This record gives sequence, C-alpha cells and structure tokens, in this order.
Amino acid sequence: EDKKLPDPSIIKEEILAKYPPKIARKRAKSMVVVDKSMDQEVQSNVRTIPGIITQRGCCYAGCKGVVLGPTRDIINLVHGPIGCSFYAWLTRRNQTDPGEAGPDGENFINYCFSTDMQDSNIVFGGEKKLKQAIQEAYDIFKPKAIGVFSTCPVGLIGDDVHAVSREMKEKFGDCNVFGFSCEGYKGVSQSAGHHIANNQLFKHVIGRDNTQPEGKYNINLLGEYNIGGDAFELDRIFELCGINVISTFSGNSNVTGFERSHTADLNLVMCHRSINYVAEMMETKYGIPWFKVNFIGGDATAKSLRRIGEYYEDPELIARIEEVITAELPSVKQAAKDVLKTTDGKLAMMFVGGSRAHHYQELFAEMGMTTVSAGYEFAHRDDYEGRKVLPTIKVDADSRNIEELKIEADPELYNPRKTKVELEDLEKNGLEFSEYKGMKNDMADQSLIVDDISHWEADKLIEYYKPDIFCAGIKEKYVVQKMGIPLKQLHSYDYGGPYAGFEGAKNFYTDIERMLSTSIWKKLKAPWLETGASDPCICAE
Ligand code: CFN
Ligand code: HCA
Repeated sequence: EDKKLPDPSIIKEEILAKYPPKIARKRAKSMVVVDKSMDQEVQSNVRTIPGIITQRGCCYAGCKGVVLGPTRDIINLVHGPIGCSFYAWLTRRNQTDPGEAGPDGENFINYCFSTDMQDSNIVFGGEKKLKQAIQEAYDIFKPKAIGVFSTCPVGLIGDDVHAVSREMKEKFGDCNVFGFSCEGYKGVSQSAGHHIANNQLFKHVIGRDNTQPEGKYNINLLGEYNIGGDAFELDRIFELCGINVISTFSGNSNVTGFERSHTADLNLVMCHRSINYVAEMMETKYGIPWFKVNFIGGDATAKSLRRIGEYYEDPELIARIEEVITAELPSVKQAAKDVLKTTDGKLAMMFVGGSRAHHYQELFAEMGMTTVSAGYEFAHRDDYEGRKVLPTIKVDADSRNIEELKIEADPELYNPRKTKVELEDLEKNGLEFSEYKGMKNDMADQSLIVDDISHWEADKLIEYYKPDIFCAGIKEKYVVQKMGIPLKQLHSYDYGGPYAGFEGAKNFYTDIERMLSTSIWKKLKAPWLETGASDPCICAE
C-alpha cells in the first residue's frame, strides 16, 4: 500500500510555529529536509534548550553506563550519592557470556558499587570515603581493575578521584585503579562521557599486555555493546570466517582483551559515535588502521565481511567469507520475503542514540519499509553528514610505504580532522582514504532529519506521519503506544534480540512483523483522550 506522505517542509514550519521565535530559529537548524543534491548542515551536539523535554542522558551515563558498563571484570565504583549508582544498576542490557566470565571467572556486572556520598562528604570532602570504598572492594573481590566514576557533586566539591586512584593503585600493586571525571553535567549529552571513557581506557588499560595473538586474522570489534546478545551472534560469524576477535569495545569484554587489543591488525568500528576516539588513538600510536562496518541487516553484514576480506587481500580468507555468506544469507533473504506481506510499504520513524537511528534504517529497508523521519539524540555532525577518514594502512608494510610514512611523516598528516588540501596531499602520496558516510546519505530525499528531538516534536511527527512503527527508548515507549502506535525499543530491543548479524536480522523481521500485525494499540484509548484533552501535555488531572 502506498501512503501519501505529508510535506516535511510544512510539518517543520508548523512544529516551529509553536515555539517562541528565538527558540524556533535555534531548533530550525536541527531539523533538515533531506535534499541529496546539496551539502546540508545538521546542527547537532549543541546544548538542549532549557525547558524542552529531551531524550538525552548525561556524561556519566555515556562513560559509566555505556562504554565501561559491559566489561565484566572491572569493578565500576561510582563516587557520588547512591541515586546515581542505583540509576545505572543493570539498566542497560549488557549481556555476558556465563561460560566466559573473565579469565578468572569474575563477573561484577550484577553488583552495584557506590561510595553512597552523604551531606557531610559534600561539606568536608569525600576522598577519605572513596579510599575506604576502593579498599573494601579490593579486599572483598581482589579484582584486576577498579574504575572510579565521578558524579556531579564530585566535580562541584573538587574531590580528586585521579589522585586517590593513583595512590590506591600504588598501594595494591596488583590492581589497576583509575578514575573518570565524567560528572553528569559535562558537555551536552552522553557523548562527552564516551570521549572521557575512551581517553582513560587508552591511557590506563590498552597496551599493557604484549601477549601476541595466535590467530591469522586478528581484529578488534569497536562500538559493539552486546545488547540483547548481538556480540554472541557476531562472534559466531567471525569464528565461521576464521577471524579472531582479540577484544570487543566493549560488549561482553574483559580487562585482558583491552590490555591486548593493541596486538590486532585491524579495528572494525560499528558504532562510530561512541568509540571513534579509541580507533583514532590506536591508529596513531600503534598503526592499527580502522574502518566502519555495519552488522545490522543481512546485506550490511555480508558487505562488512567482504570489506574485511578485501582489507587482508588474502584469497583464503576471501573464499571462506564467501562460503559463510553463501551458507547464511539465503535464509535471511527468505525470512525477509516471508514478512513482506505485512511489512512492505510501511512507515518507520526512529530517534535513538548516536548510531542505531542510522543502522536500523537498512534493516527496515530489507523489509520494504521506509524511514520517513529519523534523528540521533547526541550525535555530532559527521554522524549525519559523513566525513573523509584516515588512509587505510595495509598490514603488509611493503605494499606501500604507508607504515614508514606513518611513523616518519609529520604526525599532523595523520590527524583525522585533516583539511581538504591535506587530503589531496595524501592522495598525491598514493595514500588511500575512505569516506565514512553518515545517516543523511542513506535517507531518501524529502525525509526529515531531526536532531535531539523533543517530546513535543515527536508527538507532532506522529500526528502528521501516522507511522506504522516508532523506534526509541523506554522514556518514549508508553506515551507513543498510548497514541496508538507500536514502539520498538532500539536500545534494549524490548527484551528481544540478538538483532545483529544474519540470525539477528531474522529475529528482527519476525519481531517487527508481529508488532505490525497486532491492532491492540489502535483499540486503546489514551487516558488524556478519555478526559477530552487533545494533548497529553495538558491532561486534565
Ligand atoms: S548500545 Fe550504543 S550504538 S554506544 Fe550509544 S550511540 Fe546509547 S546506550 Mo542506548 S542503545 Fe544507543 Fe548507540 Fe553507540 Fe546504546 S544508539 S543510546 S550511547 N547507544
Ligand atoms: C543511556 C542508556 C540507554 C537508555 C535507553 C532508553 C540504553 O543513554 O543512558 O532510554 O531506553 O540504551 O540503555 O541509551
């Protein structure tokens, strides 16, 4: 069925008309009607306007919850009031492989570690209490590593978590203790927390263990967080291909993997937003090249595997990858066909994080569905607009003198934020660079990109587009369903998954087909409609 789509420019205008002029002017820059014939700037990574209800989280969430959250054998000790720790306790759907619970069997993910800061600590300082908590964690669990995470009050009172961590690390001798200044208020979203987490992992953990890998093709998988078991499915595929994963960052990860990750040939980057800093620092320091991959969708998975084969230029690996694709892809295609009757021509909207609002569009497209409007919560401009990325450095140094160039040349040459002229210089030197394409590239003309969407804007988009499915998180889920639209959580997968890789794609098709097949949400009447109010925001009490 072909739906006639509303004009996005009119929608945008009508949404903005509700705002005071100054705010409308600001928000206008974050709402872009896609026109692929020109370069378009998508305003992003800017402060949410106070008073607007955003989907975003904080710096602490990005650091402690997202990047360090899934590592099973680091004790994540939160320095702050108990609420911050309670908030982060098992709220993100990190899965660990019980059979592989760390080299020594540790898995601390289920615990909630906090200094439980009180008023008196705010007045007199909390460092003493922090030392005590680190000591206690060490005495009870004897962990390999302890990470200390600062919450907002720590930054305000000035406790030095780094000095305390250093002191305790020296005292223990056999436990790596390091701090994160990831106070929630820093930056404008989770994104600042990702960066802080990346920096500290690089400084304190990566590269500490030089044990050489035994595999023939040794990679790290960056920006994959094992939500709903995604990493287990990807492990399965890599194993079939004969590719050895030294470490993931950071789904189903452990300290040893991080410490050895610098021995890899290649870094594959799934979620560019949260981990690009590690990829770039590892390229600069260890000469490990990276490129973007996407394992969300059958075709995307096949394409990413082929890209790995191309990188190694090894006929044996290429042949094996082709075998795996031949064995796996047909059943994925069949599964997509099987749901087409229900899914074809349906409309989706997705407002999620910093990468999934892009990656999942491809999966929906495989089901014949169109993403009419999408946006990230906390992405930066390159996640929308794309950018040229570093030259691809080959493992065999003699294929081109890139390794030498890299080490000897002006290190500035390898600065990822190169100017156009520098990129041309690189090309003249015979260096390849690839382009990282952002969300806009994969969206149709006349679709609507909205960065850091507000509650009000999402409501209006639903009213205008009447999408068949809306994808977001737990904060949006029930409001959207009360509007009669099924909501798929693309953060937690609503307790489903895995959705990555070949098997994951099949799971996704069936889950979405089910959601589109039920009319239950249309039959419900939202409480605010019962009261006669037209807008959930003015629900009569
Ligand atoms: S697992 Fe990732 S894929 S890390 Fe990031 S940008 Fe969050 S926690 Mo929620 S689901 Fe989401 Fe991405 Fe990368 Fe997850 S889209 S918001 S900070 N995200
Ligand atoms: C976070 C974590 C989150 C929240 C999900 C949601 C996640 O941003 O702190 O809002 O439903 O994926 O768990 O993104």
